Amino acid sequence: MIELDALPPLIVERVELRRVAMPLVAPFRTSFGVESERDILLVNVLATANGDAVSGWGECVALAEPTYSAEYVDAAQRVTEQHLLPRLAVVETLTAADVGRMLGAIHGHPMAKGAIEAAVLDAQLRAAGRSFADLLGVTTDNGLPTQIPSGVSVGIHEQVDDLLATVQGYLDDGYVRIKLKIEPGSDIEHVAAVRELIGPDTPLQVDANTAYRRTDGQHLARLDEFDMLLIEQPLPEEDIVGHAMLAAEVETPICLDESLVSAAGTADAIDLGACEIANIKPGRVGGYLEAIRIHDLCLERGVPVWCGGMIETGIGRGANAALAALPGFTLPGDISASNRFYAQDIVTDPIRIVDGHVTVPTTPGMGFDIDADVLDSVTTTTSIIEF
Ligand code: OSB
Ligand code: MG
Repeated sequence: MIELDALPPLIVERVELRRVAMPLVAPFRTSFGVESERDILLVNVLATANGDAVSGWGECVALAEPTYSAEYVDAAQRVTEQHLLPRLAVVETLTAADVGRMLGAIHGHPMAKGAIEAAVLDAQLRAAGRSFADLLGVTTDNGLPTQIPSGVSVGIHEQVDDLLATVQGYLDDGYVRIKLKIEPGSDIEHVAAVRELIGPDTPLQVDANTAYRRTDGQHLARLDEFDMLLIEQPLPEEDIVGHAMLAAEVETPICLDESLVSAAGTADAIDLGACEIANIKPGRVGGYLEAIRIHDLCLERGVPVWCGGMIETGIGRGANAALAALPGFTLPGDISASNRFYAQDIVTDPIRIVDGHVTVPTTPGMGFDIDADVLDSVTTTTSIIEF
C-alpha cells in the first residue's frame, strides 16, 4: 500500500466548486445517450500545509444526466455543498485518507466523494513536492518517463462506413486498442467490419453500457469469432449473477464497469465468476484510494484490470495515467489524448499520444497544472464553502 502518512496534512481554509462547460469535438453516442458537451464539477481545495499556502484540484466525473449511473452533476454539487464538505469542515487538519472514512456514513455519491479526495490528495502532494506517480511507485529507475499504452473509446455510429472512417482516423493517430460502443442492432455487423478493417493483431473490445438482457447469451456468443479482449458491462449494474451466467455462455471475457463500485463488491463479483476482467474508474468507486485497493485485490487474484475513462479533462486524465502505470493494469486503458474529446483543455500540458503511448506525468500533484485563463473562460458558476 502507498505511504500516505508521508504527506503533510492540510489546514483547509475554503473549498471552491466550479462548474465548467466543455464542448466535445464530436458527439459521443453510447447505448445510454449522446454527449455533445460536458458540464463538469471541479473541486478546488485551498489550504495551508506546513505553513505554506497550497491549492489542489479534483474532477467529479458525474455526467449531466443520471444515465450512466444514478449520480449526476447537479446532485453531485448539491451533496458536496450540503452534506459532504460540512462533515469535513469540523476537523483541524485533513488528509486524503480522512475523506473516505469521514464520509462513510453518507450512502452513495462516490463520484462526489472521489472528487474531494482527489483535490485533497493533489494539495497534499503539491505541498510535499511529489507526484502521484512517485507516490504510486510507478516512476522508472533509469530516469526515463513511464509510458502507458493508449486505447480509444469509439461511439456508436448509425452507418458502418462512418464507423470505419472514424476508427481509421484513430488508427492513424496511433491508438493501440479500439473499444467500440455497442447496443442491440449495432453490434455483430459493426464488430465484424471493424475487425476486418484493423486486422487480427489490433486489440479490440466492446462496451454495451448495460444494453443487453440475460437471455442474450447466444447472441453475444456470436462475437466470440472476432477474437476480442472483452465484452464490457452487457447487463444492468445490479445483475452480478446474470454476468456470471453470460461468462459461462460466452467465450470472450466479461468485464464489469458500472457494476463495480467498491473493492468488497469487486471481490464478490470475481468469486461469483461475473468479473473476468475489471474496468477501474476512480470516480465510480469513490476515489483513487479505493481504485488502488481494487487494483491490489485484482492483482492478487490474477484478474486483469484496465483504467476506464469518463470523458475527463486533463485533471482526471493526468491522474488516471499515473494510476494505469500500476503493474496490474495489463490491458490498455481508455486514456486517450486530450484532443480525442476536447479542442481546448483546461490544463497547461494536455495528455498527448506519441507512438500509441501516453507519458505518465511527474509534476508535483496528481499529474496536471491548471491553465487559469482557459479555466476562467469555460467556468459557468463558482461557489465557495468556507471551512
Ligand atoms: O462506459 O466506459 C464507459 C464515457 C462516459 C461514460 C461511460 C463510459 C465512457 C467511455 C469513454 O467509454 C471513455 C473515455 O473517457 O475515453
Ligand atoms: Mg464502460
